Amino acid sequence: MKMTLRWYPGKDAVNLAYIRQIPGVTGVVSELQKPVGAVWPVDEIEGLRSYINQHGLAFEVVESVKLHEDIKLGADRRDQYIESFIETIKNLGKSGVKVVCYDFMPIFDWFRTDLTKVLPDGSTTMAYSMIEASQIDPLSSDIKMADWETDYSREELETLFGAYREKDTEDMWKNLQYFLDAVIPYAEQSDVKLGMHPDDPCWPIFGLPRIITNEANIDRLLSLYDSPYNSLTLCSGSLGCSAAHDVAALVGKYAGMDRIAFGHMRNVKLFQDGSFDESAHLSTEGSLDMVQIMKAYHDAGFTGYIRPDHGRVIWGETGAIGYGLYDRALGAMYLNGIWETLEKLD
Ligand code: CS2
Ligand code: MN
Repeated sequence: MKMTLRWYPGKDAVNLAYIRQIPGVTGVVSELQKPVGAVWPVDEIEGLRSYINQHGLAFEVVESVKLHEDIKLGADRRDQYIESFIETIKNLGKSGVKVVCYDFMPIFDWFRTDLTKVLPDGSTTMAYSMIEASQIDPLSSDIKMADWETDYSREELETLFGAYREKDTEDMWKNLQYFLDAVIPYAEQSDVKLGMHPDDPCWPIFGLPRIITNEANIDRLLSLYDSPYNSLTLCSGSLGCSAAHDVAALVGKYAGMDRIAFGHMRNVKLFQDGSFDESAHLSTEGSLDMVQIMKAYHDAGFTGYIRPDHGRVIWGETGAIGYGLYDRALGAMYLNGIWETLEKLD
């Protein structure tokens, strides 16, 4: 297992020298800031890699290379965007990147109804309320997202919603199959594993067709192209926000099949009505048993990458919500502690 932390070049208030000081964190997960659909040039990837390496950290995981909506929609220009994606994968492979996280969520990446919910200890966190979510109309309200690469104008949103209204989940599966058939052979040649991130939360929002939502659908994704390069970014918080999921069992199953390239570790606290808070990583703070999940990776002999997913805002830190230094550093130490214990008791 290789412990990493996500780091945004340029705009990140967290600097690499600090990340280097978290014991056991050996690399960062990063990205070039490019418009969706643009090719990432090899010299810019190299520049980023050497900057990260100069700080004593590895750069072997990219998060995310976003897919253009035309790919997910199966629209006319998808071939052009698939070509760009393939070029980017080839370029990342040339620069030593081993895993690329991506997702197939229509229009929106992860979605919360509250970015600054105050917890009893005074920290703030992101939360999802079922009631509030059901009252939001994304076309008439200003929904504020942290961390979003894609900021659509109201007009663009309307066009996209219109296009997705014509599509159902089977269309999405067809478009995903088309994408994987085109891309995985190049991922194999370039030795870059594609790690699909589950939809977050793992249920449909705003009537959009979401497909990476449960075990049966993950099985289907993996069977669309049988290769370790068609792999998962298994996000404990995204799948764990449904009480129906036994995340440790899912990790055991997919790591055992060698289909997890990258693990996101986040704890969530679930409520009766399906709402949830993103909690601190410690098992007792949320609903997930983080030891059982780490044990499932360990038992499978997992050699891939893990990062603590979102953190709370603590100790007066300012900066990107979910991606501050302090709580994620606590998370990394905690997860490394679990791993060390598992290693020694083995
Ligand atoms: C998010 C993102 O929950 C998360 O992991 O912060 O990492 C996002 O969902 C991914 O970038 C998906 O491509
Ligand atoms: Mn995640």
